Amino acid sequence: MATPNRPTLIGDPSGPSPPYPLHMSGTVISGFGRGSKELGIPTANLPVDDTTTPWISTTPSGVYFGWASLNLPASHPDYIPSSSSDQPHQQKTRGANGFIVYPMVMSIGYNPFYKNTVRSAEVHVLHAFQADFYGVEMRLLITGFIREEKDYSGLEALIADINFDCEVAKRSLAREGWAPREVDVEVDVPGEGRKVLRGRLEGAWLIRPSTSSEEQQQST
Ligand code: ADP
Ligand code: RBF
Ligand code: MG
Repeated sequence: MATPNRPTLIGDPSGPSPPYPLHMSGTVISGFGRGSKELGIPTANLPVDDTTTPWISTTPSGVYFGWASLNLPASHPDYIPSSSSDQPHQQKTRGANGFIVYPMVMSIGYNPFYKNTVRSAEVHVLHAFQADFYGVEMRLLITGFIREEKDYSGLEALIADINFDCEVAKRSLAREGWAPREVDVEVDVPGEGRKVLRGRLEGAWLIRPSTSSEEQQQST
């Protein structure tokens, strides 16, 4: 696999710079059904809604990276039950208010390779899930921009570029200035293996309790 000729790490070790981090949330909806999953790159699609996400209409199309939190139902195989002995100040692992925080890469735009006419937001979560999570509430803390969207001569080149994006994201996020301070996160860093981190980035948004309208959305 040819390695794309671009940086393997984004941004300063101290953390994201303005306008990042950006916030977004929504319920995971069905996407284009192109079988991204079969390619090994499933993407959770979120509605693009500029009333709830004002920055989205002016943000450049491209590939972004950051953190995704999911409020999985107890019936999901990746659900982590919260332990009754957990103290708010020592929320060690995941599961705060039901939310688990994962590293992610995402694409916002028109997917030039597929020539979409509608702008989409799709998130590839850097975790091997044992089941789908359509209809679940997802929150994003977008920490930076990786590259512009491109057209490709073939699917293989697109996949190679996306896999490289995943490595850039994991390496960039596995630094204290880039990881949330409210919860431990797990990142599988290329060449270094699985790391559990507690960072310095303000990420309370990812694990705050859901409002009743958010909960309603999730159950409909
Ligand atoms: P669609 O076209 O409906 O978006 P995909 O093939 O892109 O279909 O698959 C996306 C779905 O796969 C997500 O909505 C989610 O339920 C599930 N999924 C499983 N693992 C992941 C993952 N690591 N990242 C994103 N979605 C995942
Ligand atoms: N689609 C494109 O047409 N061009 C891109 O440069 C591109 N980059 C992507 C980067 C990431 C990290 C992700 C998750 C998706 C990207 N896509 C891009 C969207 C891709 O075409 C879509 O997810 C397909 O359905 C994958 O098979
Ligand atoms: Mg998708």
